[in-house]
Amino acid sequence: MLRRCSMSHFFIATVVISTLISILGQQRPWTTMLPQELLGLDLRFDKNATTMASTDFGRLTQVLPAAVLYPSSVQDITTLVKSSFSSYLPFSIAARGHGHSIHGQAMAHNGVVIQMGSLNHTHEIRINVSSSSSDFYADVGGEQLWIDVLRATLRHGLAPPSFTDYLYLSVGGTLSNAGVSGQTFLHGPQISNVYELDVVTGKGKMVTCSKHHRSELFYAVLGGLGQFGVITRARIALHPAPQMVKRTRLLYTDFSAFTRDQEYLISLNIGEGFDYVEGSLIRDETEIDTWRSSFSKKDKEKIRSLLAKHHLIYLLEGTKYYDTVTAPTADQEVDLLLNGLTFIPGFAFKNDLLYVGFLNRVYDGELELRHKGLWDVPHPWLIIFVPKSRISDFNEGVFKKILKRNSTMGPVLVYPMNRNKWDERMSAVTPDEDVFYHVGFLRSAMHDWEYLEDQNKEILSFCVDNGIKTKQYFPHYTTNTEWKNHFGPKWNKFIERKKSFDPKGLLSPGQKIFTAMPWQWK
Ligand code: ZME
Repeated sequence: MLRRCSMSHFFIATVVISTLISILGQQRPWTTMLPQELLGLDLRFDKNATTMASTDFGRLTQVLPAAVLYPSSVQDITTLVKSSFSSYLPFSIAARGHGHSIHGQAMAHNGVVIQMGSLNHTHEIRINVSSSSSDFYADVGGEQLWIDVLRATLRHGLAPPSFTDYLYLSVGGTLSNAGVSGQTFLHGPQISNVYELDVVTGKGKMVTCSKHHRSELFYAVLGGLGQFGVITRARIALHPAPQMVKRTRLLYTDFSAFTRDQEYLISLNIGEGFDYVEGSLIRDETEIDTWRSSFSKKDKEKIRSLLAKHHLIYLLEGTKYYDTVTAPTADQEVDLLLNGLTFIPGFAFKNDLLYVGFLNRVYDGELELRHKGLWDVPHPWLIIFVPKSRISDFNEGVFKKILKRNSTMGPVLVYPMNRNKWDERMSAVTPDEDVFYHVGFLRSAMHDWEYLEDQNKEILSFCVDNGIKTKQYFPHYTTNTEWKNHFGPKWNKFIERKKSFDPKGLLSPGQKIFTAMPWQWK
């Protein structure tokens, strides 16, 4: 049987011995307990470091690692992984970007958490913009945050085509999931916009991979939940960036009109419709106020009176990109588009925003919530993909019934995506339908969060009981059967890839995918 806790053994032995030795007045005695190859690394065992790495944005789980690695080079990471891989007492390892997992996915119980942002504290420039004969791209460190990638590429008039709603997430982190937002219908998730990766595999080797070279590793890692390697560099596709966006928000009380319009909008090709399409629920007065930054006082009154009559409003948000050259026609194009839609007459709200301001919109929300002390709180989020054929049943059962029973803080996002923008060879999982909806319950809990997690379970049970075949985004499961069901036809391949790239099962134990895999113990 493999044992993966030696770091904690080191740690315990270390504490005992260090107490003894510090009585004798010597310094840093634990280093004598470490394998030779780890002596040169910035590996910290103190409470400050381990406590930091024991929580995440979700604040629902707490798992202490034995140590945290602050790498100053990619080589530090290969050294660490190689050391565990070749040890007779291997320890688990998890890469941590900005710490925005929900259920401890970047934690490593008694193992080592790699604080990826530490790679950025060197003099090396870790965002480099280049062009080939046909494409523009950026080579960026896995630890880089998308906000910094955006700022750096904009200096060249370029930007990635596909984002997440929130930009203070690491490149390695979102590429290990998929990276979705309102651009996904048009450009695919972020994993569909990557040319090449550098990955430190579970054997401690740095491998460069792409669609044409070591492609099995490339496809495994994209959406691979950190199971096959640590992403240390990604070559990201870039497009010419617009300067401005025209944002349109349309209100509906009829769910089928709302989804019909969304589905029409995501069927249009580039340039024909919006460049971004999302949607959300407005369930009570407080939600009108959270959108305060953009609805005028008069508009808010209007929406309030609509809400008094209907109790549940659907908001479709579309943006069209433009710049000084296209500015004169952008308005007409949007109006033409709106002519073909069926929102409530008089309930279309338009405004212009800077492109960066629009992309970075959730950051404004963050500042506001931090100010109110509502940021560092539990986030029992549930994000699922719901097949288009059942979204109406989902509305009836979940939005109109389950959600109504008690207040659920935070936005509920609802918008469709096209599966043909996803690549089946990648590890990321979607429902088995050409169009599926992203439904996100982005909850913030004040005190108790258990009832919100219970409500999440109730939503998932409702889907199972009614044969609605959803897939979780940020999947969170604890049993082997659930993971097998999640990956479905991709499960066997996922296991094969695990055997090839992380045969000792060292990486990202917080996902709890390979916690009790029979093959691993042989
Ligand atoms: C914790 C929080 C998330 C507060 C606002 N948000 C968000 N608001 C709107 N869209 C989002 C979002 N988080 C992801 N997408």
